Amino acid sequence: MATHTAEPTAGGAAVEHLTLEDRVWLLRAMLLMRGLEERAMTLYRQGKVPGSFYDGYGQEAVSAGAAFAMGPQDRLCILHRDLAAHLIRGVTPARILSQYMGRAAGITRGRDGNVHFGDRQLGCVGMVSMLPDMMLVATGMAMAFKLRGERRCAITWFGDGSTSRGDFHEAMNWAGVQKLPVIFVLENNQYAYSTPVEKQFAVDPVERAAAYGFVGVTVDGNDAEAMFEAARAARERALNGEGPTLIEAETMRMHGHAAHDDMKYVPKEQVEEWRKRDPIERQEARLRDAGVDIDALRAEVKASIDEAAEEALAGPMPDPSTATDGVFCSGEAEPLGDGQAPWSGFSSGGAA
Ligand SMILES: Cc1ncc(C[n+]2csc(CCOP(=O)(O)OP(=O)(O)O)c2C)c(N)n1
Repeated sequence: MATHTAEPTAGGAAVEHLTLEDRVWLLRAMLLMRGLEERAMTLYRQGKVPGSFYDGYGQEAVSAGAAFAMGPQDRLCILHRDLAAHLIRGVTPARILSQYMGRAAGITRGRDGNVHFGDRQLGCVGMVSMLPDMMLVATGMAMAFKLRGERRCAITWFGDGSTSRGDFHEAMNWAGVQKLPVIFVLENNQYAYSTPVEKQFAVDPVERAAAYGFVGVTVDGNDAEAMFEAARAARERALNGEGPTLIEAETMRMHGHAAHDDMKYVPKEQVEEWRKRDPIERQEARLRDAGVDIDALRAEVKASIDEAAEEALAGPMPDPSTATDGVFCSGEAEPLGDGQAPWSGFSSGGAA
């Protein structure tokens, strides 16, 4: 039940479980996430992305590292700051940009908000916007896995603001009582819209895991390999019947709440301080030391985003006559898929 802080990785624990190819995949996923969101922001300013636009600039390691530790049969409830998780499961950049622009080739085929999506064939559950209801969805799935005796787990991400909601406590309690195979990733990015953490909670929220009877760990959320290692260990506990884990990922929301927010309420020095801990620069430095050609990787990622943008922009809007298709289930539900993750295969890849 101990609450402890994960050791920093710097060449340590995470590397034990990651090949060089895996470590490059972590960087690729983060570069893709940042590049796609930057492109989406440009498209938003050009009026091509309806609604507002939410991104996870500076937080890429949280979703990349944790999602990378999951196996094909695991289920992911992914939030709007966690695009790298979708990419790691195999959602293509063209489908993501099509989604943002409400096009027919988007994941929801033009339905719902631009960041509300999930491809169940890839193990990504459709995003529920009411925060943090996906904690309950993940807990429910984990309950089903336990009842069916299946060796798999569910994971979900949510922000610091979510911890003040009743749903957070309900999910934590039930997961603890039932010792469910579920991983809760608390993305502590210092602000919930304009509310800073000191006005959000009176205790470090990771302490709450012990109060509900399970392990809580605090991790440097700007370190993809540390995130991976914390999620890998949490998954191992989950599959061994040792119950849930709360991972508090310390990070910073480097952009406004969404495209419409200039975040005047955040002190500039705070942002500058966190800029020095950029997760992409950190992973690049490690891999450069390991002999990886970072420029070539960046060029590969940029080319794939350019191609995706071209494809998405050329794609049609949904046919209005299909607006009500897929809203209600008719007949047989599609079976859930196990993903076709493009990663080289974090070696346990669901087999553990
Ligand atoms: C129940 C509920 N109340 C309000 C909102 C509107 N809303 C969306 S994001 C957000 C801030 C969430 O802050 P936090 O949980 O810290 O996540 P962050 O945006 O910082 O990643 C709010 C208030 C919502 N989606 N659901």
